[in-house]
Amino acid sequence: MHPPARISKQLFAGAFGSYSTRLRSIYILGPHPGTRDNISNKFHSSGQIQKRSFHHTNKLDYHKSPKMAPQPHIKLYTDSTPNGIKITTALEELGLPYELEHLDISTLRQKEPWYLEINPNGRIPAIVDTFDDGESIRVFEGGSILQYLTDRYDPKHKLSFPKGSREYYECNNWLFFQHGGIGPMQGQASHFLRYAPTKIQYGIDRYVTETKRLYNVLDVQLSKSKSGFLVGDHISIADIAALSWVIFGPYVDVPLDLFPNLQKWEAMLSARPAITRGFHIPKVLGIKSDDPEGVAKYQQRHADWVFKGMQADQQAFGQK
Ligand SMILES: N[C@@H](CCC(=O)N[C@@H](CS)C(=O)NCC(=O)O)C(=O)O
Repeated sequence: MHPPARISKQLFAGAFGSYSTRLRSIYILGPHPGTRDNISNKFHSSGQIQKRSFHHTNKLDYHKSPKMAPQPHIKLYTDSTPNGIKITTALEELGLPYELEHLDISTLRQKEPWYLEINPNGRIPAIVDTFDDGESIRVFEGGSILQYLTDRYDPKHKLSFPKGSREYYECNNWLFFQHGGIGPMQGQASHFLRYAPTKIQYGIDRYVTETKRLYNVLDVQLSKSKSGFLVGDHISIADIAALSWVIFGPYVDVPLDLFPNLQKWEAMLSARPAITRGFHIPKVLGIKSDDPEGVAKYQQRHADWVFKGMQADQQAFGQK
């Protein structure tokens, strides 16, 4: 296993070290030397949002020239899950520097009050950045994060399309399709197939079938695409959002060879170096390493916390 290209050796050792030490893993990734100190000094280790000074070198120029992006000071909270890798792959594709905190969801740290200040929904991913006014801004929900990153830091439209263009709205269509359809449905398929303590065939059939139906919608769209991407002539956040779930298709018993266009698209995107790096941050992704043991461990790790989390939710809300 090779470390993603831009993680320093020292940070890599931390990133893949055992979590049992209970050390909070904080890594900085990015192309700019010196970024690490600049960013980590601004954050309290509790993860609380603090006032951060404004580092924009030339705020006024940015507003004058839409081609000039502000300087990011992004801290990403994520784990190696479909929603989590959506943001690491996007950040890697955009080549943005970011500080990474591996929020291991199996520890349920995502439910702690400090993190609920960042994402009130208690889930990953979320980011904190410095906004134009010099104050921190939080962004949660994967789709909202992808839109924020491209709105602010993608002036050349590597992963987006000019605002107001046809492609811009078509990109939104597929982004929302993933967020309202594939994510929730495939998430439930994983739950009933992999995590539920009792086997409920109706739940399995309902959500696995729904996942297949949604993959077919993608497959039909791709069959009409000249570029091989979901929208327009290049990769976009629409592809990134869908890909993060589609690579988990086999995990819910949906083999990709049922959908030839989708399979081709998945192979093309997964071969991109930035995407490959993003897949394995913060942890090596068993599902992408053809590692059956890794996949079994993934299942076990998630089955345990999902059950604990459900019990806690039932106590809190079951009687309401
Ligand atoms: N709608 C949210 C869903 C986020 C989500 O469900 N994240 C999962 C990991 S894939 C999570 O944090 N689960 C932890 C929990 O449920 O406590 C998004 O798109 O960002």
